[in-house]
Amino acid sequence: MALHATFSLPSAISSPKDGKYAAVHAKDTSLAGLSVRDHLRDDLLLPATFTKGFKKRDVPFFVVRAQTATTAPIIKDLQPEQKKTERQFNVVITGASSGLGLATAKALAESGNWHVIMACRNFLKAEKAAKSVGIPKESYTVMHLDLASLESVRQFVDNFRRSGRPLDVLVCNAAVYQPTAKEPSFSAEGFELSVGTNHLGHFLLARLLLDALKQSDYPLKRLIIVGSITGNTNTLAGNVPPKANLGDLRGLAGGLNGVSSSPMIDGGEFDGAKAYKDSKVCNMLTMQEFHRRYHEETEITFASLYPGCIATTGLFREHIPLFRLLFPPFQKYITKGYVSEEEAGKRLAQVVSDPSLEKSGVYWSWNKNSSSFENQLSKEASDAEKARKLWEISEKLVGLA
Ligand code: NDP
Ligand code: PMR
Repeated sequence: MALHATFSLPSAISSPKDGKYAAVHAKDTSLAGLSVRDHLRDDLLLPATFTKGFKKRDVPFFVVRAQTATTAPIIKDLQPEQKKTERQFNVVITGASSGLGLATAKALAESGNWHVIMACRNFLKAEKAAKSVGIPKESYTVMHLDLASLESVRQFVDNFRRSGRPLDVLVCNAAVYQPTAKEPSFSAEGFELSVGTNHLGHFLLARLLLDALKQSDYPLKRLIIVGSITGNTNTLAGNVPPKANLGDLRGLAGGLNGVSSSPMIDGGEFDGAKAYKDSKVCNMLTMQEFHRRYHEETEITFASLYPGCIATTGLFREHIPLFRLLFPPFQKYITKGYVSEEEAGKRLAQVVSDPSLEKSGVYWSWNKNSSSFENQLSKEASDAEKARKLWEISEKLVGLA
């Protein structure tokens, strides 16, 4: 009960905010969104060593070895011989400057097979983060992306196209969580910030990069959108109030602007924790709608996942200090849902690169032995009609329809 009270009650004492959640365009310290290093290295990486002619069923020798689809254990250490690559594959990871995104970037870069494009709103933070975890210089490029600005998303896509890199995998990972906010804040285009960033920014990014993914001849090309257990009301965690609920999407259809419409997707009163959970439902619905619309035609694998409860990440930076103190031991010793950033990074890296996780339209989770399995989404998070409606409203909001 005590824990419940601590975790459920918002507090007037909010933690210092080290993230920039206001809808401000972060200054681009790069050259046209690309680091100077990137320009210097282009000739070393691509496209000279690019290998043409992969076929769908070819599993390249340098990709991590095949495992049984539903019980694949986590790749612990990649063998040195697997580091020999014909070419490095390119993965764009949004929000790779901390937490899950950074740990995934590290796991993939360490394999030697991947060049990671760290798509981040804070260029210097991302550079420092990459260095601090020891990602080799030649294995990453930082590119500026602020998902809270659709203009920035479009700019990122242009910059990426101009870099000439093929796109093999896109990981939509970045997110904001504002559990203690009393009032909504808004993205550059005036959408409530959590849904604006976590869903609408990624929706536009994924739609605009789909052509680049289609063009890749990597046989295991993928589009991954990170989901979560807390958006799934078929779980205990998903039943902790406030529960995710998109309702009939009337707030979203109204533009989520808090003026002529509610800032919440279901049209209700603002609640930061609910807005985050709703955005995760959108992420999981979007992945499935991509699958229905594009998997057959493009052979791209669309996937989502719950990586485990990574209770130590920056996601909780806006929560009250007591929450941040108690949440990790609560998850470690009571729910046993805790997973370290390193382990979670290996899980997401597995969804990126493991040939056995090729099935499209799947929401992956891991059991106690860290073996992956196809998990069931809640009724709402697997509602095909809602996914279609979400898609159609979202494309209007981001200017695609
Ligand atoms: P972190 O806060 O550590 O990482 C979030 C990342 O998103 C940061 O790099 C942050 O950038 C970036 N970001 C935030 N806003 C923007 C923006 N406007 N534009 C670009 N990047 C942005 O949290 P986690 O690593 O925990 O979260 C990663 C993903 O994992 C999220 O999708 C989350 O929903 C999911 N998840 C997390 C769980 C957990 O227990 N932690 C559980 C289940 C899912 P910056 O460094 O500049 O702040
Ligand atoms: Mg939860 C079965 C257990 C379980 C799991 C796996 C999670 C994951 N949580 C569980 C249970 C509970 N949580 C219970 C019983 C409570 C009441 C005490 C509880 C509370 C709680 C709070 C207040 N949990 C939280 C919060 C948050 O603020 C986190 C959140 O909802 O962020 C959106 C959170 C989380 N619990 C999780 C996970 C993974 C989160 C974090 C983030 C996320 O889903 O992305």
